[in-house]
Amino acid sequence: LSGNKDFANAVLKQLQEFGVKELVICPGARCAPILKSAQQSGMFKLSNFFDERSASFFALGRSKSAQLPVAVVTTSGSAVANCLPAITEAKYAGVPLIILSADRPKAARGTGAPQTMEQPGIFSDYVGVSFDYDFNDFLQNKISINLTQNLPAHINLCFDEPLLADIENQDSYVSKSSVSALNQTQKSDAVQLKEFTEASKKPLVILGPMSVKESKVAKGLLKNYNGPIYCEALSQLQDQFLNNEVKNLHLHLAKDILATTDTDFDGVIRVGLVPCLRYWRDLEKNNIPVINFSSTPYSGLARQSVRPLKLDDLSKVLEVYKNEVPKEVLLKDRRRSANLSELLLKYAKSELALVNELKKLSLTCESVFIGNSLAIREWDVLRQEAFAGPEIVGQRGLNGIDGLISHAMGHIKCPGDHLVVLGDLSALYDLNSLWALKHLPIGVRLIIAVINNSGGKIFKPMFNDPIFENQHQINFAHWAKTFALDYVDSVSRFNQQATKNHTVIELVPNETESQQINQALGSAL
Ligand SMILES: Cc1ncc(C[n+]2csc(CCOP(=O)(O)OP(=O)(O)O)c2C)c(N)n1
Repeated sequence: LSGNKDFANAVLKQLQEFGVKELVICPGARCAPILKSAQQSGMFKLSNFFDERSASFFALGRSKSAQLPVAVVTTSGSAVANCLPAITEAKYAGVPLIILSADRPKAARGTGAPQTMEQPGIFSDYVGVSFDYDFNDFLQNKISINLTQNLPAHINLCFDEPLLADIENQDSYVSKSSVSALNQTQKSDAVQLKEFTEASKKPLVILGPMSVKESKVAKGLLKNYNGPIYCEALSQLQDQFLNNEVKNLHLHLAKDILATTDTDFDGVIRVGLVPCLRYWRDLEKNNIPVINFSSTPYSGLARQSVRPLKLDDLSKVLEVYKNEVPKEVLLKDRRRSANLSELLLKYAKSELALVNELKKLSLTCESVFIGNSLAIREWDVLRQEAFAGPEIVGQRGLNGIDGLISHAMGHIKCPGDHLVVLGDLSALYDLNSLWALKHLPIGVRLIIAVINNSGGKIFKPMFNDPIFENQHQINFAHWAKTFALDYVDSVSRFNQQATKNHTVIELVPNETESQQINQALGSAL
C-alpha cells in the first residue's frame, strides 16, 4: 500500500466483501481518494448527490429494497452531520446503512483547521459499530461489520494532503510536525507575544471574519498601524482601505504569494475567525510564526494548537512594529489591482465580473450573506469603493454549503434590502428555506442571487473530473414562482424592476470567460 488511493481501495474491497454493491456519493475534495478509487475499480454502482441528507435517505431506500448494505460517501465537515436523520431511521428500521466519511488527519482535530470537526462518534448510539482509521490504523486492524445485527455503521477515514498523490510524494504537513497539535502544551499570552515578536520582524496582518462590533474594535486598534494588512470581506473592513484607513492588499491575486512571503513577510498576525484565504491553508506547509486574536479558541492551523489571544490584546503586538508597507509590496499590489480592473471589463460575462456586479448592488443593501465555495472567494478578490458598506455575513465555522439561505434569513434584523449570494448547488441544498419568508421582519426585501454555473465549479480546477461537479441543467425560475418571488436573469434587469418584491436573480456565467479571467489572474481561488 502506498497512498491515499490504495488506502481507499483496500477499504472499498472490504466493503465489497460485506456485500456492498452500491455507493451513494456526495463529492467534496477530502473524499477524492474514495471517489477516484471507486470510479477506477468499477466494483460499484455509483449514484451522485450533492445533499448528504437526501443521499442518506436514498441509500436507506436502496439498502431496504436490495436487502444489502449500501454505503454513502461524504466529505469532511457538516456533510457528515447531514447523514444523521437517515441513520436514526436506519437503526430503528434495522437497515445496515453505512456512512463512509472522509476526514482530515487526526492531528488537525480540535484546532479549528478549515472544515475539520470531531467526526468519530458523531452518530453516537445510532450505529452498531464505528471505525476511525488513518492509513496506519487500517494496516493494523481490519474493518469488520456484523451484518446479522442489521445496524447502521460509520467508517471514518483520515486522508492527508496532497489527496491524490502517492505517499512517497506526499509533502505531509501533519506527519512532518513533531507533536500532534492536541498534545502541545498551552503557552501563556505573554510567552506567545514574546516568541512572536522576537521571531517576526515584518509581519502581515490578516483580518478574517468578524462581527460588526469586533470589527469596530479592530479598526480602532489598527488606526495607527502602518504595516501591510489583508482584509477579507467578512472582516467588515475590506472596503475601508479605499478610505485610506487600512492598507488592504490584493493577496488573492498573487500566484507567487508563498514565494513573496519569504521576503516580504516573515510572520502572520491573524484577527477574527479562521480566514478563507488560500494562503492561510498554505501556512500549514510553511513554518513562519503565526499569532491569533480571536473570540474562538481555535488556532485554525493543524500545526498549532495554541489558544488565540483576546482581540483587545492586539495592540500589544501592533505597538512593537513601526514598519510601513514595503514599497515593492505596494507596487506589486497596485499592479494586480489595475490588472484586475482591466480584466473585469474584458471578461464581462465571467463569473468574477457577475459577482462584481452583485458587489456593486450590495452597496445599497443593509446586509449581504455570502455563500461558500467560489462565492466567498470571488467576493474577497473584488474591491468596491464605499464609505459605509453593508454588514457582511457568512457561514465560516465549517464552511458547509448546507442551510445557507435559512441562515441568512435568520440573521436579518432590520428593514431594507438584504442580499444572499450563493452557488447553484448551495441554493438547491436549501430550496425549502423560503418557508421562512413569513418570519422576516416587516419591510425586508430578500434578494437571492444564484450563480448558476451548473454544478460545483470549485472542483473543476482541482480535479477536472465531472464526477466531482454534480453537473445539471436545472434553472431557478420555477422555484421563485413556487414561493411567489420575482425572478430576473441579470443585475441590470433587477435594477430596472418596478416592484419591491423579494427576488431571485439567476446569473449564468460564461464558462470560457470565467476560465480565461482566472487564468489571466493566475489566482488560486
Ligand atoms: C454540507 C456540505 N457538503 C459538501 C461540501 C463540499 N463542497 C464544498 S464546495 C461544494 C460545491 C458547491 O457547489 P455550488 O454551490 O454550486 O458552488 P460553486 O462551486 O459552483 O461555486 C461542495 C459539494 C460542503 N462544503 N458542505
